Amino acid sequence: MQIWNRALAALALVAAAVLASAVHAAPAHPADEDGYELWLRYRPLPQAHAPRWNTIVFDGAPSATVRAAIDELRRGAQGMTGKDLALGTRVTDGAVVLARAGKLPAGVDGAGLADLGREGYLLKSATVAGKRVTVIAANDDIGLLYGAFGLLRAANTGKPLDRLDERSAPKLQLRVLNHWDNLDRSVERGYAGQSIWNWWELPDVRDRRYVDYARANASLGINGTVLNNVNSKPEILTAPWIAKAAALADVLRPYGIKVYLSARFSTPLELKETKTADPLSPEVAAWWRNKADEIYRAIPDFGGFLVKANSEGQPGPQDYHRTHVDGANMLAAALAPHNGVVMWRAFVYAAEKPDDRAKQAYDEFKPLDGKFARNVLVQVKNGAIDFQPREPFHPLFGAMPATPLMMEFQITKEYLGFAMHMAYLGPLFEETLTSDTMRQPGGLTVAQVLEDAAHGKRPTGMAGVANVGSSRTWSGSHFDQANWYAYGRFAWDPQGSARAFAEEWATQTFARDPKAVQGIVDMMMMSREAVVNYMTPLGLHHLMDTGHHHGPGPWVDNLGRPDWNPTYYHKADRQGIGFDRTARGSNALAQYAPALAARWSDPRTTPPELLLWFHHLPWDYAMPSGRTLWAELVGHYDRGVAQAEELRTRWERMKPFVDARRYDEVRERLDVQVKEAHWWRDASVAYFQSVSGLALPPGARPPARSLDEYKAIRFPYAPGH
Ligand code: GCW
Repeated sequence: MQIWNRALAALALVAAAVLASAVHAAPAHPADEDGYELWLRYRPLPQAHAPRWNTIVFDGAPSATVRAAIDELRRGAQGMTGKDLALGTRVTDGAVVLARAGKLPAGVDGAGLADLGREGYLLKSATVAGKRVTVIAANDDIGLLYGAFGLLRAANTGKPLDRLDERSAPKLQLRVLNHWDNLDRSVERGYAGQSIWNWWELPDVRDRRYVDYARANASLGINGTVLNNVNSKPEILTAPWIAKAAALADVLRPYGIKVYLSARFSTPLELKETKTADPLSPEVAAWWRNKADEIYRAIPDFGGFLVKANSEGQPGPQDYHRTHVDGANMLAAALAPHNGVVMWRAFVYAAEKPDDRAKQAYDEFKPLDGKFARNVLVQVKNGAIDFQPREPFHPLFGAMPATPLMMEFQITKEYLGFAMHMAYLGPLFEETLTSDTMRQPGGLTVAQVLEDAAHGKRPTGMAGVANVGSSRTWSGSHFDQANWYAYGRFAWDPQGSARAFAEEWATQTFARDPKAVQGIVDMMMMSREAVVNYMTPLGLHHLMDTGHHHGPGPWVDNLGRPDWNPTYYHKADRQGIGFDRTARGSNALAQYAPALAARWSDPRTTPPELLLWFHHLPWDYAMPSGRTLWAELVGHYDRGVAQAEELRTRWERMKPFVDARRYDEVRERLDVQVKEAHWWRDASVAYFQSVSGLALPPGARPPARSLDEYKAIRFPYAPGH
């Protein structure tokens, strides 16, 4: 019996192996995948799902953009079916027809195409002259390229290819990456190696990698990139650097990607070409007009300027007692003749103001609603502090109906464990975008606020602070690629789903086996909450150590400005913990719609995950769970650690599905994450215990080391700083 069972088990194993190798016709687990291919990883499909494409048909002389579409289709087909697609003009069975509006093959229904704009596309299975074909239709070449990527994604994720009927168009116009890349190739808050831009070798040497960067972005619909850090230098606007930017623009152009630059407000003054940088000085305005003309001569489709002004020591119009409107509109006037835009950041806070830092952007910008020129967008971070693991949505969303607001997310994980911790940001993006601002009867989500600017025919957009560098994985780790992916997909459709994007990504990037996809996606979906739990649970924020923001520093209270100190944000003392933002405290709550402010002004109707963001509460405050706040806080830290361990256990179950190298590389990082989750938990519990003077809740493990030991840890060479 025993033997028979074993034989059966062996047989089952063999059968499983045969099945597996049939599904993955390629070597099941090539050991040396390094992640460079990203999600554009076209592995052989099982016969039943493989596309039956055999030619690509395009009528006319293909532009560089159409050639990019054709190249990608050929690359994808080669990878997924082993077949090289010939290029033809005759429609045959299995043809992929690329067609612009007005050139649709007879019999193909192009209804609705006109509504899809320049960038939208249709994918359709159709019969043309008795031949079964796949049609990609669009109004412009860039739509054809996006359609080609859409078709490849459909194939790569196992969609039935003989019944295609998909229409897609972006809901936002400007879908932009913000590189915080410096001219010396270091990257502020970059954890993926040096800047991808090899400034020194540009413009003469154009790294082939720029093309792969363009493909990856175009596959998501990202159509703009700000090349340099918002903490900008004057040199970027001098002739040699404009030439470098122009070389990049040439490479990116066929992929529908425009180049933008971060402009330092005091540039003309610092270059000693004007006597002031006052935006109302005619000399200054003329300088910027000439500068814009010069840039557009080199880059005819230049996107425009991104500006960080009067924030964290950056120069700006307020240095001359002028307003953000004065500054933004002066630049906007210089760009307007060329159809360029100004993306003016609302991330401002000033040392002189003792008030709650969370209130400052709203206080400065809300009164300016309706005053910005038509080609200005105000770019607002998702939350009012600074890219924390969790923040409530920024109160400016919904509060400036006469101004296009552009979302700024941070893809690079400055405050969520750099590229070391797994934290899939899809749920964070989704949480912000689906938040109801309650600024309209019936509701008005942040996503709708972003999309609505279109009503006034003003530009709409979303920006993501890039996590791309010259690392072979692009993003510093395999799973951080998913954050780039999800950002791009949400920029295309702010009402999309984090889980659906994770499924697409995991299928294309790791494995198609549904068990693998399910397992990987479940990990991704829990990962950000794990980080929240072991770093900043219950609405706590900004507890990271000084400068580099790596690891815990809740005790830090000695920095140059009060609002740089973690103690400013948690306000823990013998009695309690949390930032009182109700009317009794800073009243930041009053910046939200009255109905929402009312709901959040009572701790009992505030979502527990935002509790200490808005309330200062006694340690023995009774939580809905029946536990005290103190016990609940320690419980969250413990849960975070358990979740980090759970991520590692779940990854171990993925081993059979993933190639050896990427399996190991992810596993290594998860070991770090577990270790650092313990560190975060222990250091935080040790500190808050020292403040509260309370005994640990029953059963809670005492911290591994003393508080002083945690306080003594230093990282003088942490990356990105
Ligand atoms: O998150 C903070 C970062 C700074 C950054 C700043 C900003 C580019 O710590 O490194 O500067 O925000 O968004 O301007």
